[in-house]
Parts: sequence; C-alpha cells; structure tokens
Amino acid sequence: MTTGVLAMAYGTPSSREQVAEYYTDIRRGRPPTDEQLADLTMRYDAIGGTFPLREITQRQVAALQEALGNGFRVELGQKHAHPFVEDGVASLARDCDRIVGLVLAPHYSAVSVGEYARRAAAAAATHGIPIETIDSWHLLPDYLNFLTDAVLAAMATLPDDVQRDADVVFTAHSLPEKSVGPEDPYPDQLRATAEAVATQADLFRWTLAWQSAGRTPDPWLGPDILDVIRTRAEEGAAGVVVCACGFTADHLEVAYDLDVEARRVAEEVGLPFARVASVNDDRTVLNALADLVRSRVA
Ligand code: FEC
Repeated sequence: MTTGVLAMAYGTPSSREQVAEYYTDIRRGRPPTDEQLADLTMRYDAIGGTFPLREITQRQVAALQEALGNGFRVELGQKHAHPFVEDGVASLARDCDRIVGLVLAPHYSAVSVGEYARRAAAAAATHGIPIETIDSWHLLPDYLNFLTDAVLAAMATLPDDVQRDADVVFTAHSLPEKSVGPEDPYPDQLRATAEAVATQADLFRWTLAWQSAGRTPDPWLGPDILDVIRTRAEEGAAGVVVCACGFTADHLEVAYDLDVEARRVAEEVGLPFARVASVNDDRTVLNALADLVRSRVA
C-alpha cells in the first residue's frame, strides 16, 4: 500500500522565453501587457537571469521523499508551471491508494493554500482517489526553531551597536483585501508565527508587514514592507531585519523584492539591513514536514 504525497509549490518559469506563458497563467489566462512583461523580466534579470525556485523546490521534494522512505511516493504539483497540481495527482493516482497534500508555504488563506487544495481535490475526484491536504503548518516547532536561529543569525550580521535594537519585520505575500474575508486565518497565522519566534528569540522590537503586493488599483493587505522601512527610519529605528516567514524558498519575491528592493530602500533611508535565511531544503524542517504527513496517514 503506497501513500502518495503531493508536494505543492508556486512554480517558476523554466527559461527567460517562458516568462510570458508563466505570467499569463498567473493572470488566469490574460496575457500581460508588454510593459508588465518587461517589468517582470527585468526582475528575473536583476537576480542574475535565474529561476532559483525551480531547483530549490526539487531539493525540497527530494528531501521529503528521503525522509518518508518506503511506503510513500512524493510528486510535485505546481500552481503556475509544469508539472501542475493536476499532473502530480494523475501521476500518484497510477499506483497509490490515497494522497496527502502538503503545500510548501506555512500559512493558510482561501486564495493561496485553499486554491492548491481545491485543485488537488478536484483532480483526485476525477481519478477516484481520496486526498487530504494539510491546511497550514505555521506553528510547526522545527520551523519556529529554524526561524528563531535564522533571525538571531541575521541580527548578528548588523553592526554591533545596532544588533539588539534593530526592528525585526516578519512578512508574507500580500493579498488583495477583497479576497481575505473576515474568517480567513491568513493575517492571524502570520501574527502567530511572528509572536512565537519573537518570544523564542527574546526580541525587543518586532512587527508585521506584507510584501510583493500586485500592481493593481484595488487595495492589498498592508502595511507594505517598503513603507514600514521608511516609517521606521523616520521614527528613529536602529536597523531592520526582514524575515519572510510566509515563504520557504529564496525565490524572486525574496531575491528581488527583499534582497534588491527592500535593501535599496533601507540604504536610501540610512538603515542597516539584513534578510533572514529561508528554509529552502533545511533537513530538520523537511523531516518535521515529513512527520506531519505521516501523522495524517496514521
Ligand atoms: O520565483 C518565482 O519565479 C516565483 C516567485 C513567487 C512566489 C509567489 C508566491 C505567492 N504569491 C501569492 C499571491 C499572489 C497573488 C498574485 C500574485 C502574482 C504574482 C506575480 C509573480 C509572482 N506572484 Fe505570487 N508569487 C511569486 C511570483 N501572487 C511574478 C505576477 C506579477 C507580480 O504581481 O509581481 C496576483 C495574481 C493572482 O490573483 O493570482 C494574489 C501568494 C504566495 C505565497 C504562497 C505560495 O507560495 O503559494 C499568497 C513564490
């Protein structure tokens, strides 16, 4: 009896030529304008013309398979690139009798993790295979411990007189306000992660911000990380440490939106800046995620 594990991730283009197709998928079939496409391509170019999410996701999937061992088969299913969620389910349905879904992002929102879960459930139904997707794992102890160590390590890179006085800002991907209903746990889960890490790391100053909001006219969850950096500089902050705990990988939204854009804003306003390491394929966290999958099966 083999249990299928559908590891779900956002997906990234496989090459510069594929950016338009990827962006069109994100926009639900509406091709981007030339200006939008040029802007997104510029961001990939600014991180060296690379698509790091691809390889990091593959390493995460391999680490999960290794941790789960015999009796489990792990397949990747992505939101916006091949192999899609539906491809992963189809592959698992061939020789597994049930599927556990795991999204490689810790916090639940109906429009983020919920969309992965709905697509996986619809695909599983067409193959007649049962599936259960884990909603969130934002308080997983090994993830909190990883973040605690990583926050302290990032703080230690700041000048001596700034280290303990710096603001730690915990971020997740912003969402359009209208898509986050009053019952949606996304903002509360981000706060819960941040509070737990702040307690464990004994932080003096910490706050929450949203990052990477879309460039659309409707309002997105705020405050935005770039505004928080500017405001905290005006208020006399000593430095800023950004922990993108809403993601698990060093992808575009981390490598460009934080390492390039947020760092540049911090430099402009004279604030020492550090970015906290991402989970990527950290074995302890991935082993803990494998245990979480195992506990669902039991
Ligand atoms: O490295 C890469 O190539 C991919 C980086 C990437 C990740 C990611 C994760 C999340 N997103 C979430 C929500 C939205 C919403 C929209 C949206 C749009 C984009 C665009 C790019 C992009 N996202 Fe993303 N996201 C990444 C990249 N995202 C590029 C399009 C251009 C732009 O606005 O920058 C608006 C469109 C829509 O309605 O879908 C909303 C959330 C996550 C975190 C959870 C997860 O990983 O699934 C939430 C990585």
